[in-house]
Amino acid sequence: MTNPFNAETEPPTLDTSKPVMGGGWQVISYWAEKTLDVKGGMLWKTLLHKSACLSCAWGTGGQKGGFQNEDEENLQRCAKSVEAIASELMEPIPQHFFEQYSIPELQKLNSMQADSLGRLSFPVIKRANSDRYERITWDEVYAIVTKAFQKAPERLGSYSSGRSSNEAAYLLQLLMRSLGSNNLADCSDLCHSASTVGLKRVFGSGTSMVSLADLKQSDCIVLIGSNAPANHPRLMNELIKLRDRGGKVIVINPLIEVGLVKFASPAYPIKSFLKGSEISSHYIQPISGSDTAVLLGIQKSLLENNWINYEFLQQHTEGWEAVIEQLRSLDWADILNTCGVSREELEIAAEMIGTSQRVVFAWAMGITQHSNAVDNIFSIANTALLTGNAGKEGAGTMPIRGHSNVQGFGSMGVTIRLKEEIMQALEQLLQRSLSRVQGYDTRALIEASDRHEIDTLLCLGGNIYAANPDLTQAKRALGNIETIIYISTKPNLGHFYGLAKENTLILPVFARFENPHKTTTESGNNFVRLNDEGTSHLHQREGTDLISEVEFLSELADRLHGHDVINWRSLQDPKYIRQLIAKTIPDYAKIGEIDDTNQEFTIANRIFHTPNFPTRSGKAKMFVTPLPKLEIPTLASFNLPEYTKAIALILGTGRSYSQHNTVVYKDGDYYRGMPHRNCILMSKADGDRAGFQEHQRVTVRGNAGEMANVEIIYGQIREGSALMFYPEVNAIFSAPIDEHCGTPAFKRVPIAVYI
Ligand SMILES: Nc1nc2c(c(=O)[nH]1)N[C@H]1C(S)=C(S)[C@@H](COP(=O)(O)OP(=O)(O)OC[C@H]3O[C@@H](n4cnc5c(=O)[nH]c(N)nc54)[C@H](O)[C@@H]3O)O[C@H]1N2
Ligand SMILES: Nc1nc2c(c(=O)[nH]1)N[C@H]1C(S)=C(S)[C@@H](COP(=O)(O)OP(=O)(O)OC[C@H]3O[C@@H](n4cnc5c(=O)[nH]c(N)nc54)[C@H](O)[C@@H]3O)O[C@H]1N2
Ligand code: SF4
Ligand SMILES: [Mo]
Repeated sequence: MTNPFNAETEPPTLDTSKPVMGGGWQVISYWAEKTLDVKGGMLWKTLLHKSACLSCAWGTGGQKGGFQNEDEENLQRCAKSVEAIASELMEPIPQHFFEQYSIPELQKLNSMQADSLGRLSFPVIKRANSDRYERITWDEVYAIVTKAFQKAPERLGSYSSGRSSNEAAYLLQLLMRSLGSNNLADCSDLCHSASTVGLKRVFGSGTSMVSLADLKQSDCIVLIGSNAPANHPRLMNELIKLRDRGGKVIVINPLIEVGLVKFASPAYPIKSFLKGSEISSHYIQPISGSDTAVLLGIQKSLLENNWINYEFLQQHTEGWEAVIEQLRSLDWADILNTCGVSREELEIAAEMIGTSQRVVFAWAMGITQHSNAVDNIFSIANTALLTGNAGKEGAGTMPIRGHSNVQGFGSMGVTIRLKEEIMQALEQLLQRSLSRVQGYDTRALIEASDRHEIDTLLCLGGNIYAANPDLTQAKRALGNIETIIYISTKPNLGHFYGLAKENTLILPVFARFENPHKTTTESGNNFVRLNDEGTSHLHQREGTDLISEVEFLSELADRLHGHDVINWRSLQDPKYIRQLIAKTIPDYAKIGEIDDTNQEFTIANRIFHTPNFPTRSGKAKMFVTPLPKLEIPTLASFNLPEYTKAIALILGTGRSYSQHNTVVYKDGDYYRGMPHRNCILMSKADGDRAGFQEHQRVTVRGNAGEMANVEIIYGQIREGSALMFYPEVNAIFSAPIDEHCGTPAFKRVPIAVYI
């Protein structure tokens, strides 16, 4: 084996006909275009507003000013933030629009067109006997919704996406549980629930144990299944700084993302921006879905080279003996065959980890959206524990969370796996016992709806239709529900396809920076942000009639419950919700004082600087992770019509550079050289094998449908793997879930590509 530190592995070579680094002028020109145009003034005002960024969970912004992170470092807003704000600053959709266009006409719009219609600014309803949405009054809204909630509790459901505040999230779950329903589906079910479930079992705590300050002390970061340059751009600054202080970045990803090789950060105008900064020290490109095998290989090499910290294992972990035993007995050939990576590459990674002092393991959807997702989390945790990289400063496990406040939703109890401690605190608050019936997560909710077992669905943000696999099923399932209430800021495809049997309502609400009251949010780094009250450009505009999420939910609760042990209507002022949160949510006590102190804070007992973990024994639990058994798709299983050329591949579905989840902002993905959304990225080797040419148009078939006229783009993706963009691609496949966490295998979809 060559010594990786004498000859650091060459960064992967890039195809110079495509962009050779992430960030750069594309980012700045987008900033300039948006901030200097006629709406630029409004955009700047919003960027400077004291509230957390709307976009990802890195959590920039907040009380210290719109441009600061929690360490008070400046220039921390990225182009994604601008993208998200610009979208909310659009003009309102006029009333005559809904009168003019029928549902079939609205269904002709794609995601980008739907979003660009403008802001929703008055409540509308689509009734069973009508083919279009029409405006209604709030009084009628409350009458319909109140009636819709008078159903058996197990037939009520909610779905939420982490865009709203902690206060709205807390109210949502309190309302649902007080009605007797635990059906609190959430976008995290499709996202990081494997991380929450896995980390809780290992460490007794389901969130990141690494603070931003810790990240700044680490000397090695292992970044697995994350496209941070696009989805968490400010994390790139930390990687640049880590490389500058001599640290290592190990990337594990079947696709070479240019921004993970080299990134030009506008935060460092001179140093990084012009030339770009090197990011990855070592780039491992495994077979999609084989991450547990990669990690087992790294662990085996750690064992063989004596980089295991036995003292740490003995003192601070349980179950380590079985893990070591598994590593001893595993055959190298099986590991290498499963992941398709050479032993030398795994040994290089092991040496980097084994000889570093403070290693952070960070991951995103490439790890969690698999049918063995929780095993993936266990194997990441095992790698950290074997080397003593948990429970000390500058080291540990760090899920990179998705939506800006998705983690806050979990903390507030919007989950089907509520901690018993919170359940009891809520019972005390409501002075009665609450249902312990297992609730539906997102996939289970769709399945239950498909079985006609849901009558009423309240969606606090998000796009439950387009975020799910198998859009035919999603549409059918939602169509079985009597009443669906979408609380939204912008129109999306869900509003046009996810139609209820009787009444579908879209209720317009203020965005985070527009709320007439303060709210809070929680970043992926466990930092609670205070968002100032604000104003909306839509406020008091002729014909507009928006409210806040908190106002709607507390008014609904008041109408449903009247004045019981809780004065629901008083919760219109979120100050009182914060008091309830402080009383019932563990380690959130400081939120009770935030209105007086304005002090943002790190949530207690989440960041571990000593290896005492909140498990029963105080030790971390290690679980043996089996090598994944990856089925390789064959053309025979697709029942293809006549074709001339074809190949079966594994598809990873995910985000383009210019979209936020199901909302597309711009066509194409410059960084991956994909000119529009109807593209499939595959390796040239696979293209050659099938007899395709780059730019040729093909049909892509999954197990639930197919997409025609898809353009082939060659990229540096692992042979056998391909990439396409959601939500469009969700039309063509249904996906198995990981039974432990309910997350669909969005990153390992068998497809046939043919002409
Ligand atoms: N601009 C922007 N920011 C966002 C979002 C957005 O849509 N747009 N969405 C937010 C949300 S909700 C989330 S959850 C996050 C998502 O952030 P990410 O997880 O970064 O996004 P994805 O596009 O799902 O894909 C992640 C990466 O996984 C890799 N991958 C695919 N399969 C595998 C595999 O089997 N193994 C490994 N190791 N890697 C694999 C892909 O090549 C890709 O680079 O971003 C958040 N931030
Ligand atoms: N194939 C495939 N499917 C996936 C994924 C994948 O990688 N591949 N990723 C999954 C993941 S990680 C996630 S998180 C889900 C995302 O799924 P969702 O969270 O359900 O979807 P979004 O597209 O983020 O929701 C966008 C809508 O939220 C509303 N919204 C925005 N801001 C606010 C606000 O402040 N308040 C309210 N009330 N509404 C607001 C707007 O109406 C907007 O149209 O998709 C999942 N689906
Ligand atoms: S990194 Fe995330 S939170 Fe920070 S400015 Fe960019 S999108 Fe917003
Ligand atoms: Mo997500």
